[in-house]
Amino acid sequence: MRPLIGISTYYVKDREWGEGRKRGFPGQDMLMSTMDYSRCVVLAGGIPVALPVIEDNSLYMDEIISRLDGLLFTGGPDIYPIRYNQHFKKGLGLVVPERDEFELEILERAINSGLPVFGICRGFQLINTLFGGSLHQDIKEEVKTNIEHVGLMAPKFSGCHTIRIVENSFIFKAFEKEELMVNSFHHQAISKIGEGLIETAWADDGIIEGFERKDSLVVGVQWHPEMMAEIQKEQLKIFQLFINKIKEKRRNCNG
Ligand SMILES: [Mn+2]
Repeated sequence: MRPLIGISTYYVKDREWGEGRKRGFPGQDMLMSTMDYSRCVVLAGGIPVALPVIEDNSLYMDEIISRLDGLLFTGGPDIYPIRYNQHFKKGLGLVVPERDEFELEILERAINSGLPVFGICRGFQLINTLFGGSLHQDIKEEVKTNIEHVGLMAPKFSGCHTIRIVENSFIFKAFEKEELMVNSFHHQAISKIGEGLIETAWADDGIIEGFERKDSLVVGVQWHPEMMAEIQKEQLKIFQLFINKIKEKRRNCNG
């Protein structure tokens, strides 16, 4: 059976109606997810399962964890800074505390159950937050660098800067190289790395672009491989390794 991969989603509130939302009716909140994640999960041999943000969820969460084979934490708005013990700083973007609460809770349960987890961009920053790390709320305000990490001036699949990859890390095993061209759509970055997370990739300015936990069942990247994969086929490899690891784990569990 193909592994079921839960995918976190945007929580689009009714109040965003006025900002030009094109679907549904006034008064309706919505969930949303870019198709890139689902396409990559399918191409890599998994089945995507979109997870809406649901308040009051304790039972629901345990049931999700028991039925899914892996979790993909996706990109999205900034994480509520109080979650990593900082006040709001200059340059902070939109925050959706309800989404943070839901995702941090499901993430914690996933980790306690040994469910494999892959974080991309916001998802990467979310994992770092759960493990007690912190963020630069805005790279331009807090980090001296001449690399533009907010690559909005180019198409989604465009390489923007290179990363250096630690040998034998999860990312290294996926791409089998020490240097990789990646896109970059983040205005925040890890400031303090979470406890037990091992840095596995950096941009040339020292910004952390990848990490994993020792068992490599928890991995994260700061760039967006799912946006690149359609054009830069190589980027699918990280999804393939994630799903292959899940299959391998399942074989081991079954004896
Ligand atoms: Mn970057």
